[in-house]
Amino acid sequence: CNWEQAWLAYEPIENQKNRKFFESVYTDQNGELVKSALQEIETASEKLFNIQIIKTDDREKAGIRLEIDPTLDLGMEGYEITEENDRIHIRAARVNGLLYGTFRFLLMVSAGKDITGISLQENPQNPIRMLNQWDNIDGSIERGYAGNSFFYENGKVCVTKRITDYARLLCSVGINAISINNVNVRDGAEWLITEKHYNELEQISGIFGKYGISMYLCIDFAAPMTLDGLPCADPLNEEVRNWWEKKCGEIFSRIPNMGGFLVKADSEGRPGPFAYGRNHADGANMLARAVKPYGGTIIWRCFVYNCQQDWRDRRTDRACAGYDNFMPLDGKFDDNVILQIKNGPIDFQVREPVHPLFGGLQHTNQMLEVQIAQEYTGQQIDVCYLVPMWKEVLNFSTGCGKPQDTVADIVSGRTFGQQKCGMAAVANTGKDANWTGHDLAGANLYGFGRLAWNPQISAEEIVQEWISLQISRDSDVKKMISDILLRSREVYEKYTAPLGIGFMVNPAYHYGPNPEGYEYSKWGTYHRADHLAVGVDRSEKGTGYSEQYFEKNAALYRDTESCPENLLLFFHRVPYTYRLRSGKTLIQHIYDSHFEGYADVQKMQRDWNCLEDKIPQHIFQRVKERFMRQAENSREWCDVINSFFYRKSMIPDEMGREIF
Ligand code: BDP
Repeated sequence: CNWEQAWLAYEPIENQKNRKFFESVYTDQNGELVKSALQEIETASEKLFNIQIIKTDDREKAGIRLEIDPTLDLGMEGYEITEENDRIHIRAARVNGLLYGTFRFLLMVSAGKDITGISLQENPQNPIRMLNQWDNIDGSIERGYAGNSFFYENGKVCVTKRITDYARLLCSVGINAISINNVNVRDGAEWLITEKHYNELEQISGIFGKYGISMYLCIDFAAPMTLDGLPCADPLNEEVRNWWEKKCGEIFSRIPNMGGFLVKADSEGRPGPFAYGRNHADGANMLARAVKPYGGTIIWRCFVYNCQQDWRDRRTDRACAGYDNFMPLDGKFDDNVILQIKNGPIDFQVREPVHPLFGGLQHTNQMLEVQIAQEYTGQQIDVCYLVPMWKEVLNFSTGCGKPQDTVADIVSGRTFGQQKCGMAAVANTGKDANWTGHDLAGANLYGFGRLAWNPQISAEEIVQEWISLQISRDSDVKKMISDILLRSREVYEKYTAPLGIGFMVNPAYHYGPNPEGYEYSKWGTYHRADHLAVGVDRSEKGTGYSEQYFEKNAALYRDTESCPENLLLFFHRVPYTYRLRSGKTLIQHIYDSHFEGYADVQKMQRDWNCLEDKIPQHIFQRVKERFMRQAENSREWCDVINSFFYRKSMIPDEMGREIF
């Protein structure tokens, strides 16, 4: 079924102007990556134009030419696409570039672009462009909203055609690394890194390898104890070090194309070096030395905080924890360690300030981590196009004192000259036929890849491309759907958690409103609303979080007057009667925002319903059903949050709307 191919559907194309290129293809290369490129060209020409393309040795006559030119100054993954005299020429310095160039060319054709006279040279800006699957070996997915895992079932690793299709999808947007199991390694007796699973893992990594994607595994820091009964997992203990060295020898020899390990340690109950009085650098470097002989990398997450904190202690602040834990270790990590830092200091909320470790860490390899899975942003029931949010993060100027000081500069390696760096994202895919549950959530997966390749592409351009490839090439349809997507995050923010307040969700599950669900819990995510005020003072007079930024941003955030209003309640505790720049009181803004958000959802729903005869029925119906659920959800948020604040403040709505 074509639509199960997401943006590689290659729907038959009416406009035949690009047909002429697809008569024959020539290449002077062989090997697995080129084979993948040729196969993709075959598939595309058959589906788009109903042509069985011929492989030819006649270089001059070929409609498509794939050639290596080592003198091209394009790096390992870059490519050049040119069109001249009705011939397409894809050139690269290495085969990886040929494969990326092929996909880009095919996607342009499939999107209906005119490529006459094209002359395009591209190089990825981020060296590592990675997906993190949070798939468990029992087949479930942590924060998965698109069905079960297609990697595992009942404790077994599965090698299926879907994995090849996934590799094609990811490669087509430039992804070059993937970790295939949950960062919370909780598989008990079913450990991945044992003889039992090597065969399947080898096959899976082979599939990804054909598409230039290296495979990573998440490991449990305590594996020497849990797997082999060692008395401890102390990173400075010789027996432990030997255990990891031997284990890595085994893993890297059995599984080709291994990139290394992704590790969540000393976080949310996961074991780590703290138990032995060691720090994160001790832990990461021990593993880094074990994978080094095989060219491996350790990606170590910075999502570390005390999840057992006392809500009565007003000075403890979860937002401070990442910086407090890792800043003192800057420069202490081996060169094959990368720190992976979430975009914000708390946890993937609809709006958070940018993590202060960006720009702070100057002597440590680092990657940005975002969440494509919509855990806190609608769980792929509500529409929420996340590319605009990621672009805000990438464009944030850290003020770190270097001429190139944005997050995009830093994670690409431009600022501090790093090679091992880039972007990672928690995947939003599962067994659902459309991959992402909500069809429109496909734009987030596609968008992440495109953005990781080139952070300069606009959110609008990405969404237009994606709609042409996956839903329709019709320009009216593209306009309507992109309008919906481009406003969706703001709408979501309006009816859930405006002004940076965050975390008013149902605990554990994280969908739907529950204003005090986390308020008196140990997880450290508080809004501290009482009858007079709401928000957390994170200025130097409060928890001091604002002081983790360089002065330019610290000055902006620490003062209520200069603080960007969309982050006001993140940084400040503000009375309900406080006047915002609009002239409205804080409480009135909260009421209005929720009503508006709900009304906006109904408008999006009406807009969607106008598409009934213009797009494939199955997509139309599935999304229509999701919009019905989103309308209900936004109504509930509006009612519950407004009632909560009305009852706290007892200040009535100026517009006299019903709030109970
Ligand atoms: C939180 C999720 C939790 C993850 C954690 C993480 O709620 O399921 O394990 O992040 O990133 O957002 O490790």
